[in-house]
Amino acid sequence: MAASTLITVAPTGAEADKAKVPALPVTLDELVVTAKECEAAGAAVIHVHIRDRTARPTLDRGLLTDTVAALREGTDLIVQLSTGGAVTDSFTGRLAVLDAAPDACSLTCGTVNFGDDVFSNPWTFIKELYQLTQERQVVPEFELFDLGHVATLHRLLGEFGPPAGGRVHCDLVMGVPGGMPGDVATLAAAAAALPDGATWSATGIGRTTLPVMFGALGAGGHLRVGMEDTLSFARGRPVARNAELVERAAELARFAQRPPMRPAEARDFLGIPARPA
Ligand code: KMH
Ligand code: ZN
Repeated sequence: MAASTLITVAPTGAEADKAKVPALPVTLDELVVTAKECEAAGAAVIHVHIRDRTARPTLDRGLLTDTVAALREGTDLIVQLSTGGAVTDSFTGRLAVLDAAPDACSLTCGTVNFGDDVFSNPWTFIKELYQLTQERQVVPEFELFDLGHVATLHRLLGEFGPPAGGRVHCDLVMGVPGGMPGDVATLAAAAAALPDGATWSATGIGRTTLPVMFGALGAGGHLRVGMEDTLSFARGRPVARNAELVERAAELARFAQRPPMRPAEARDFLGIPARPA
């Protein structure tokens, strides 16, 4: 079992509406302030979706590049850009995210019903994106929304070899309406099906946050939390700041005697080169 816990914060996502959720960080300034607070609270990785001036999701290349630079300037966090984007984003736009040269990126291993929408990830797109991560040496995190995605991960590694950085690190995204449920039995089944040597984080969407967090800590997994995944801190109590979700995860990790990894340790763990001094 890992001696420490990698905590990723996913502060924004592409779905929540800033007008309804004023605490959602959508401007670059809000994102950097959030990132600093979350790093202080115990996060080592930030999973980033950006918004435009009207707070709508965007994959604008200039804004992505500025975001990577600002997060590097303001924090030591590992900057992981989302290549999932919003359900409306094109495959071309999602591939072009790597032009912003992040440390890491998400890479979803299959299509999934996503509420009333479809989050589309056909094999042809997955393999093109994976090969691009290898070419650009951007460390992928394999996002698995369903058990079938685990089978695709095996196929990907079998056909194209290991990822940049060498470590196969996955994120089990549980409780999406249309994906695998966020319960401990499913978590155990998904973790057991991963390739030998793979490590994993888990995140539970909405009210599955806490069961998934407790299950992951007990099973030796790592944690992802944030307003992309959960807008309620407790029943009837909206999340006030992303950092309080990180604080709760860090506290539970310490309680489980697997304290949060600091960013330098996380870089080593994920095979991401240290930042030049
Ligand atoms: N916004 C979802 C449709 C990722 O970031 O890679 C996809 C998503 C996954 O959030
Ligand atoms: Zn995301």
